[in-house]
Amino acid sequence: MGKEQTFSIIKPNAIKKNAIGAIIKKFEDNGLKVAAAKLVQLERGKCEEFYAEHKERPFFGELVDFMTSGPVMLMALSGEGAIMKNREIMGATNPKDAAPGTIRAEFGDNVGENAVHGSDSAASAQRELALFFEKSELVNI
Ligand code: IDP
Ligand code: MG
Repeated sequence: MGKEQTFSIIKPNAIKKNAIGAIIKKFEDNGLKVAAAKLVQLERGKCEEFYAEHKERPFFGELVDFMTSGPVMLMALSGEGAIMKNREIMGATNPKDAAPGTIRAEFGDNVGENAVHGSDSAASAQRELALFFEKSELVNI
């Protein structure tokens, strides 16, 4: 599989719970390393561009409202098979369906406010990392 980088967001509901440290600990305990990080307030237009694949979904407006409701932590995560490993550590989209011990099971509030985002494929990881980070901001770790 080899070393990969993936894109992660700690969403506003998790930031409000003071759970940045607890969430990063889950990644680190499972063998992923933080390769870039910044805490930002997303602009609406940029958030819409990020979630463009969901533009036609009924929850799109609500999703963008939520993701721009407070600061988010943008990260690159690095490690062996990082893209799928991150999805496993996160758990299912709906926290109700997320396996015990996953981030969404512990810090998600509902299907929308589910604590974290993670890229779902190599192509998504590449697109999403490029949207938020300069190449020079990603350390080789
Ligand atoms: P994922 O984050 O697990 O990849 P996606 O289906 O790609 O899930 O959905 C993107 C995001 O949109 C979810 O993480 C969640 O915040 C939100 N979302 C997904 N389905 C719903 C829904 O039915 N109602 C409200 N928000 C939703
Ligand atoms: Mg997705």
